[in-house]
Amino acid sequence: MQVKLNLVVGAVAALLSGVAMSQDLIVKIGHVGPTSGAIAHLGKDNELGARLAIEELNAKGVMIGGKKAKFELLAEDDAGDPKQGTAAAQKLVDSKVNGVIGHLNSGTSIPASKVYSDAGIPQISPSATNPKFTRNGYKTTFRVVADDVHLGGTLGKYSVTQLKGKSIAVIDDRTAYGQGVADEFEKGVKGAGGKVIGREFTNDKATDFTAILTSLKGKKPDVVFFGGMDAVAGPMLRQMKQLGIEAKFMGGDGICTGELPKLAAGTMGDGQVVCAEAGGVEGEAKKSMDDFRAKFKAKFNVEVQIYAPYVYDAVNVMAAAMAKAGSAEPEKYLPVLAKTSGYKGVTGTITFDEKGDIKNGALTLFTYKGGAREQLAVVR
Ligand code: ABU
Repeated sequence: MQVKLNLVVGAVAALLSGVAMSQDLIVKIGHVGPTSGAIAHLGKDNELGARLAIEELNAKGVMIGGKKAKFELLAEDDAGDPKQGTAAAQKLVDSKVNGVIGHLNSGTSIPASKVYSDAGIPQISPSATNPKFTRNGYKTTFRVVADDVHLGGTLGKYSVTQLKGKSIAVIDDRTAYGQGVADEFEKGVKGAGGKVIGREFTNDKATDFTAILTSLKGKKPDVVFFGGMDAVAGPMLRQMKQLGIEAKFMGGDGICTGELPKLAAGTMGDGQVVCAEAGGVEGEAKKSMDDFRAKFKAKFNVEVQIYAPYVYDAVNVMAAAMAKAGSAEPEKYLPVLAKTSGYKGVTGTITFDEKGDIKNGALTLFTYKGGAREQLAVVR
């Protein structure tokens, strides 16, 4: 009797303290993003998306193979740097994580994917859009967003057919993402019969664009596309204004953030910027995304920047595969994860193709008015 009572008291105490009980199944989820450096605001946004998903899974009490799962988040910072990315990946592998959500950047996700593949650990990126990420033949690599072929190509076509651009300039930051999306944009422009009048490049840490912008100004662009992230796009917009370049400014998901107006310090004209998120929902499905944003704001007192809902879905897709497989062991749940089909997330329906890419991925085109993002259209 006394033994039973002690067990009950112990269980209640463990529950109250949030400590895992011995019969719980500990599931370690790694998360990697740049939580330091110029795009730390995006890395933190991602990490909060993971934290929210994990808190909810633990509150729900997910059963895996007859045991109550206790999910733990192991969060790493790669600073958006490829070398730090592989070091963070190795650290997570050494910690025996059951799966990884990340990384944020293509430049870190691609080299890290080999580390996870070698260890047999599933990795879902919520934001890496370079097509190469899923084209190395690794069975462990997945993403829940559309890729740069889709993103850059659609924006290139849009610049010609919708914005009526006649002289289009392209700049990229020479990262795996920036250069890749700019190349696809250029192909999209040319495919739609448009003309690229100049191509310049910078880097992802640059702050002074006077030389390249002055060179492009002489060619009178009516659209400037930037392949890179918001931390560079903001100052670039400021300097375009200083130099009197009135062109429309376009970019992919890397610039399409809540932070861009602040980074541009109020120099963006209403409707001047057109960018695309590499996913999106419309109609009735938009309610779950809106509800997610409201929940995120209520919990963390910050607005979603861009990728947090995709991270949230990625964690939940991974957990659903573990529950269905009855195991959190990577080799057991990986085949189930690969067969994910019709999963209804806050970012839309997730089905993986044979490469680990999302099938029928959407894009959402946005502009900014009064310093706030405004949705233009969801396209597939
Ligand atoms: N997709 C934009 C930001 C992340 C990346 O490097 O792909």
